[in-house]
Amino acid sequence: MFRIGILAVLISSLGSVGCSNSISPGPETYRIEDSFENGISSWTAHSLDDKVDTLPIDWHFVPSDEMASQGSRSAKLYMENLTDAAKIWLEQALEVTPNKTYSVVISFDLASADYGEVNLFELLANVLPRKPLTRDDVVSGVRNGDFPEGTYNGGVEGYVWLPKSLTREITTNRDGQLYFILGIWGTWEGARTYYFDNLRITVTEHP
Ligand SMILES: [Ca+2]
Repeated sequence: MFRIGILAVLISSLGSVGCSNSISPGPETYRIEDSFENGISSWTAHSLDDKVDTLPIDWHFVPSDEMASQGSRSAKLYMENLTDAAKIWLEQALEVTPNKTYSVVISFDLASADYGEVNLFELLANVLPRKPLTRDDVVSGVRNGDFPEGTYNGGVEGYVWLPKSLTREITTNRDGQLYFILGIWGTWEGARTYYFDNLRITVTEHP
């Protein structure tokens, strides 16, 4: 079953064990799939380092039909990065089981027009066991060496859709929540626009 838009399901796959024909639950698995065809209302947009003195910079994360890698719409991020450090991201929480370790795979497509090899921005995509509140929380994946190419599009003028993926092993705390983030960290002053699409997240109980 596939629904356009957001789909978060718990799949308790059943299978035979040995030759006794007994049935036991398979690993606890959750999936989120979002092509942003119906907007981004399943997500909340957040920002940090988004003011010059007290003046907010211009940014928005909105549904867009300007380009898509799947279907006809995507999630568009515009940031006027006058702070040289803005971090803008979409966030969604998923309730799972407390104090349990999961394997998480996050894949998505990023459209970037950053063809130069300098002044690239950083890609924020991660899963955390608590709500990201601090700068360190939000950029922890970048600090960890995720997506070292940042927003580099391979040196092509104009937008290029780039498949991205990240695999993480993560243990929940007693709240039993996972927080997914998807966005950009502007590391050079200037205005830029990016698009995200074809997001797929799989969370599987670690054996
Ligand atoms: Ca789409």
